[in-house]
Amino acid sequence: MAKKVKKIRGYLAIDLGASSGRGIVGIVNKGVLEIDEVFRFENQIKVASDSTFWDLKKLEENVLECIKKACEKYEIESIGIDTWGVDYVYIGEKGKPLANPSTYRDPKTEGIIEKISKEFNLDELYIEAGIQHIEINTIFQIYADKIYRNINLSKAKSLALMPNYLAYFLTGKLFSEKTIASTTGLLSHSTKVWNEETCKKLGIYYRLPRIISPGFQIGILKKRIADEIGVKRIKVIAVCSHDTQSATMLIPVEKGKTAFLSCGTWSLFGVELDEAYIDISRQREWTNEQAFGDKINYLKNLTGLWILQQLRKQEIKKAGDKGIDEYTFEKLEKKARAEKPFTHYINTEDARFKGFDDVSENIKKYLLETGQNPIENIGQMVRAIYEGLAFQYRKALKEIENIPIGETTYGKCKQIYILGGGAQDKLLCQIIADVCQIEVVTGNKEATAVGNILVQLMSANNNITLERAKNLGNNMGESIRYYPNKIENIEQIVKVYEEITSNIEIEN
Ligand code: LFR
Repeated sequence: MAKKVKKIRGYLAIDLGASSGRGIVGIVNKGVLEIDEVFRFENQIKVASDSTFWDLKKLEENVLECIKKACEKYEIESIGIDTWGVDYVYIGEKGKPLANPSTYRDPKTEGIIEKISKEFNLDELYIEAGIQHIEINTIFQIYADKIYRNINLSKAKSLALMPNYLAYFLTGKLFSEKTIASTTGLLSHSTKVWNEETCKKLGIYYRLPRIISPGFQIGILKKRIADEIGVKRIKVIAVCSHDTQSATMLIPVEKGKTAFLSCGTWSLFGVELDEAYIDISRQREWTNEQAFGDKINYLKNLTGLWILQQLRKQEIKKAGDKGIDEYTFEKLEKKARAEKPFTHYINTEDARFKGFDDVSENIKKYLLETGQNPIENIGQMVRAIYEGLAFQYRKALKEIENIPIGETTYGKCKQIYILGGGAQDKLLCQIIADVCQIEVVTGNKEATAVGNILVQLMSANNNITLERAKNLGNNMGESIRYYPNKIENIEQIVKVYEEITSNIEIEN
């Protein structure tokens, strides 16, 4: 009889992004963390005539597939789930979802902040939650559900944030993990409890699920599910279930001050603070998100590589069959590298770049409206996007350095630490170093999944401190340093960018 080979012990991170999801197993081998992607699947926003939604059934199936695939190869110790922020599932009678959840790019929230301001005091909302007011926030989405949608909210018995919903689907236990809960705009940044008054006013008459912290054991796989996919009843652990906070678990413990950039579909640029900073933050559009431990990630939520991803997708569609080969990210980077720097300026925060509209057409229109030369090729377009993003990071960096802390200011940062997929884009990293005139250091490109695994590791091993966990995550691959090129007239270039981009009213 063949001898049964003992499987290696691993921790499964299920990391869902807005364009794909993955099952990644983390294994500690001789004191080194290794990861193995066992399953990857597409996850796209579904666009209907006047709404957008996530296909919940498909997500559930793919989550099960991740577990199945992971268990075929490894002895899985625990499972952790993280997703993008703000989206949620209404839970109805018998604990079942009321409908497919709508998405943060849904048109229902267009102009919603203006509308809600007639009923709610926006300053008070900010003081309580400390969360930057952007239309995607759960609080604004719920308000839009209340005033526009024909979903019968009176049937809702609870509300599950996306990663917490998936853990509930697996275990039958519903909680709200604090990092994802803070993206709602309904959690008090100081007491870390739901703002009940605002919830009531929004029409949430049921109790929102209890807040828990990363590291908490949510439950074990339901027997029915474990039997169906042929695995044991594995533990499900709450990780930083907001993907951004899973990624920022890897911000190194450095001596100097480090600004981080979590760079993927979105750009999250900020610093770690010990407590929320409220004062002038609302006017300047900063957010205080709950991070691991007692930390606050003071950050700006910026439109990130979404613009480039959309451009690429649209150009592939236009080019037909040959498009896939022609518009790889590598080739686009190469084309941009071949172009002269600082010839076209776009404000990547303009609302026209946040949706599904034709990016190339929108860039052309933007240049025309701001009296700039037309763009001649895709390389120039990609360069304009990279530089536009870098100008936003520079602005954010300067604001951080000047925030008043006690008697003084936060002070000069030593470096920008880039986490996530964007860290692989060498031209982007160099442009950021040049525009911000600061050293850029690349961190783990799989930071989100790794951060997810680290919380599971710490939860299973009391002797693994946060510092040791961070080191494990940061020693997995090479880290590249980009030093800023000396650009004599950088201040002048920034001035031109500011003048051009302030000459146009941001489309909202
Ligand atoms: C990044 C992210 C951002 C959040 C955005 C929408 O993936 O989680 O932090 O603002 O997605 O949820």
